[in-house]
Amino acid sequence: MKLMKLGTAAGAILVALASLASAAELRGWNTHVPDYPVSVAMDKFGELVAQRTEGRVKPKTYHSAQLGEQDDAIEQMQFGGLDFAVFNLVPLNNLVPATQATTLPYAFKSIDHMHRVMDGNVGEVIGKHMEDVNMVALAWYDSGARSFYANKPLKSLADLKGLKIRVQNSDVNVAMVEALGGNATPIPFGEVFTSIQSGVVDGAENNWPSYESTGHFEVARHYLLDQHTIVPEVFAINKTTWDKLSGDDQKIVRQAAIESATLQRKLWAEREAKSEKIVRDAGNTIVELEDKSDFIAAMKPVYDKFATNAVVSDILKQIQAVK
Ligand code: GTR
Repeated sequence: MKLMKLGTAAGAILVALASLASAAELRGWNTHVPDYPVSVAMDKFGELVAQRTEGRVKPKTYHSAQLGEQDDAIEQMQFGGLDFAVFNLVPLNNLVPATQATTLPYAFKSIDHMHRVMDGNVGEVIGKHMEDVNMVALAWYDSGARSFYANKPLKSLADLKGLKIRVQNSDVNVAMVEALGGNATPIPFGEVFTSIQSGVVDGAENNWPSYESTGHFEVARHYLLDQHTIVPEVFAINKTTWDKLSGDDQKIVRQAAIESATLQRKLWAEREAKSEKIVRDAGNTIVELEDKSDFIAAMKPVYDKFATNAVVSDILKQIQAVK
C-alpha cells in the first residue's frame, strides 16, 4: 500500500532493491591472478550469467586464492562454502580417482587431443564421478603441458635424481616424481615461490603461464621441457547450488560456462606464447626433452599402481581410442 503512494520512480527503486536482495549471489573460487586466462574467463562467465538471468543469478569470482588454497577450496565446494570454481584435476586425484586417468604422464597426445577427449564421453564420465562429491562439471578449461623446473641445471631426466620437487597434492604426482628418483613434497601453490627461494625444495613443475605468472621462473631458472602431463581444468558448480536453480537458469549457467571455456582456451594459447617469451627474454635455460622414451619407461610402476583399477583403466582406454 505504502509503495503506491511513493511516486513511480521510488517504487521502481524499491522493487529493484527487493529483487537484488533475492538474487542468488554465487561465490566463485580461483587461484590465479586477475589477468590470467582462467580469471578473465571466469569473470566473463559472471557477466554472461548476470546479464542473461537479468540479475537473478549473480556469480562473483574471488581471484588470487583469496578464498583459500585449492585443497581447502575443494573441501568447501563439497560442503557448500563455495558455489563454483575452476579446479585443476590433479588436486582432485585422491578424492575422485576417475580424474587420475587424465593426469597420468603422457595420457594425452596433444592439447587438441585433450580438448576432444574432455568435450566428449570422458568428460561426461568424469562429471558423473564428481557428482558423488557434490560437484557438477560444466566445462573444461586448458592448462597446457607441465614440465619440471629447478634452481639447479636440468639438462636431462637424470638431473632430477635426488632433487626435492614440489608437487600438487596427489598420490599420482608423488609416485611420478619418485619413479624419476626425485623426492616429492606436496606444497600448496601459493607457497611454492618461497619454498624454492628458501631452499625447502629445489624445484617444481608447471606450464609456461604459471611458471611465469607466479615468478617461479625467477627463482628456478632451469626449465626442462618434458611436457609430462596435459592436465584439464574443470569448471565446476556445487551440486546443491545447481539443484536450487530453475531449469532455465541451469541452461543459462551451463551455456555461459561453455562459452567461458571457449574464451579461456583462446586466451590460453595467447598467454602461453607471451609467458614463454618473458621467460626466454629473462635468459633462463630451457632444454627440450625430445626423446621421451626414458620418461615413459620410468612411469611403468606409476601405471601399474594407478592405471590398473577398473574405473581408471576404462577411462584410459577411452582416451586412447579418441583420435
Ligand atoms: C596451475 C593450475 C592451478 C594449480 C597450480 C599448481 O597450472 O592452473 O590450478 O593447480 O598449477 O601447481 O598447484
